[in-house]
Amino acid sequence: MAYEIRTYGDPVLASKALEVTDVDAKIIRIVDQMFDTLYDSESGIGLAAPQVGIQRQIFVWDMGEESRVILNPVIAESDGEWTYDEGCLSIPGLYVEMVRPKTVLMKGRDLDGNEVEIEADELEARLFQHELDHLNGILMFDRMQPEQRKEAIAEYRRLAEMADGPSGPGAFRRLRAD
Ligand code: QAP
Ligand code: CO
Repeated sequence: MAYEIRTYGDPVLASKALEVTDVDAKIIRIVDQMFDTLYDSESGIGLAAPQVGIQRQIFVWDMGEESRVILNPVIAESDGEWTYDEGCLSIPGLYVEMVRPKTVLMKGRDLDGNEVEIEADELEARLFQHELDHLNGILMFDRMQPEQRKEAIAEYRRLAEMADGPSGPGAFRRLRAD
C-alpha cells in the first residue's frame, strides 16, 4: 500500500531522520510501501522516508534499471560541479536550477545489513545528494540564496494554489510555510 507524500510546509520534512539499527519486519514493510509510493507517483525516481512521514534514514530510488534502497547513507566523498534543474515530489511542479557536486561516493547499508559503497555521477549523484538532504531535514529551498529562495517559495505557492484552490490542501501549506 502506498503512503501519502508529505509536501512543503509539513514539519516532518524539516526534521532529522534516525538511524536504522536493525532491519526488522517493520523496516522491510516500510521499504515495500515506499516503493509502492514511488511507483504510484507521477515520474518520481527517488523517495526518502521523511517524505512519507517516517523519521528513519532510508531512501529508495529507481532510475529505470532496478529498485534500490539504502539505509543510513552518508556521502564520503564528492567532487566537481554539475548544474541541473532539480525537482522534488514534496514540492510538486517546481524545478530549480541548482549547482552541486558532480560525483559522489555514498556509503550505507543494504537490507541484509551489509555495508555498501556506490560511486555515482551526474543524475544519480544528484539523486543521492537530494535524498540525503531529506534525511537531514533539508529541502531545495534551504540550499538557495535568500533572493532565489523567496522567488521559488512564491512560485511554489502559486503552483500549489492552482493545483488545490484557495481552500484545498494548499491552504494548509501556505499557513505552514510562513
Ligand atoms: C530527486 O526527485 C532528484 O515536481 C527525486 O511534479 C532530484 O523524483 C533526483 C517529481 C534531482 C535527481 C535529480 C517532481 C515528480 C519527481 C515533481 C523526483 C513532480 C512530479 C521528483
Ligand atoms: Co525531494
